[in-house]
Amino acid sequence: MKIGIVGFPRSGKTTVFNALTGLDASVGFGGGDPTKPNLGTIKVPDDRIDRLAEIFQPKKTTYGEVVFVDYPGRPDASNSIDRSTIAQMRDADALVQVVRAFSDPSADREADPAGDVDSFKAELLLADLEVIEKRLDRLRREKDKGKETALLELCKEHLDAEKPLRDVELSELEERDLAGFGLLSRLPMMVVVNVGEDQAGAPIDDALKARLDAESILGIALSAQVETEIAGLDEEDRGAFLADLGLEETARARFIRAAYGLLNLISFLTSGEDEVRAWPIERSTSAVRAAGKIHSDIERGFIRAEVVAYEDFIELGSDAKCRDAGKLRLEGKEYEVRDGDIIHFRFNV
Ligand SMILES: Nc1nc2c(ncn2[C@@H]2O[C@H](COP(=O)(O)OP(=O)(O)O)[C@@H](O)[C@H]2O)c(=O)[nH]1
Ligand SMILES: [Mg+2]
Repeated sequence: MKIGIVGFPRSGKTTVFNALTGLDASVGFGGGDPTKPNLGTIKVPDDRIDRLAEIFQPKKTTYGEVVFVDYPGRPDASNSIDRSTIAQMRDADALVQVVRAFSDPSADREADPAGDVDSFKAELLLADLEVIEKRLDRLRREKDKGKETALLELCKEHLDAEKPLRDVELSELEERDLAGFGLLSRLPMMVVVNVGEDQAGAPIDDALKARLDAESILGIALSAQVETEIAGLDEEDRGAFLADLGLEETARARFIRAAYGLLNLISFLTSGEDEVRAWPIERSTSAVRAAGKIHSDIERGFIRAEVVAYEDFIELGSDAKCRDAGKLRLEGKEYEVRDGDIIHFRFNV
């Protein structure tokens, strides 16, 4: 899963990236290679994995992973995004727009979070419109009046009405037909309101929240500056620092949870003496497809899944007790895997 961190220059994208990944990419003007995105992989915190690792004492413990990409963008302070950045954004699975809400004396304008959300949306719609019109022109020249034309015209109508494509209801087949275009306004989207240090614990203001809700965009407020400082502290100091600011947890933890939800991800778990592991999958994935995440052989030779819900396992303490209590279920290929299912796959190749 790849989450693109996007937004206008100097909104704090690289600072957010650093806070999330614990890396130290250079921020501000002239920071880093202006043509290369920063890439960072994070482990998704998961109490269930911690707990299972305590129980099994496995040789290896593996958390779910999410990759963040911080695009360089043009190093001036105008509120637009350049073409090469747009092109790079097309392979993300979701977008997180960082908007500046802290005051920056060196910027050429006041912070305007709502305005930046609108302008960025306009940029995405325009980029999608360009792709779709180009393709439609071509189909027109070929006198195609088929399904693709109809689908793209539907998309164009939405874009002309200034609506993101994320709101269009599509069949699975249509979804697949569109996938190759890399349409940006179709991607799930989240907005990070990057507030000043003095606002670190405050929620998003009501007006902005209403605006985001109307666009099906998930919003969270944080101070990238403060988060970066927190990331640099050790465990002990961290608690005191957070309490001082009136925060219960780091925005990093909040953010990652929100991103997981945004991508419609859940985790199934595998446990044993060798490894305790979380496997991120999309909600509604069947058992046989989930098996394929582990290995294609397990998918191909799938016999059945032996499933215990995490809560039942913790309550009863072992697979044997779960079996006795009727909590160990035998499920077939089409079983819809749930979040927190601990699964042993039986297979034969
Ligand atoms: N005061 C304050 N400054 C910030 C914050 N986040 C970023 N900055 C500063 O804003 C400038 C631009 O940040 P950067 O992360 O490079 O933005 P980018 O261009 O979007 O990647 C840098 O000088 C940062 O130190 C914040 O939360 N508060
Ligand atoms: Mg940057």
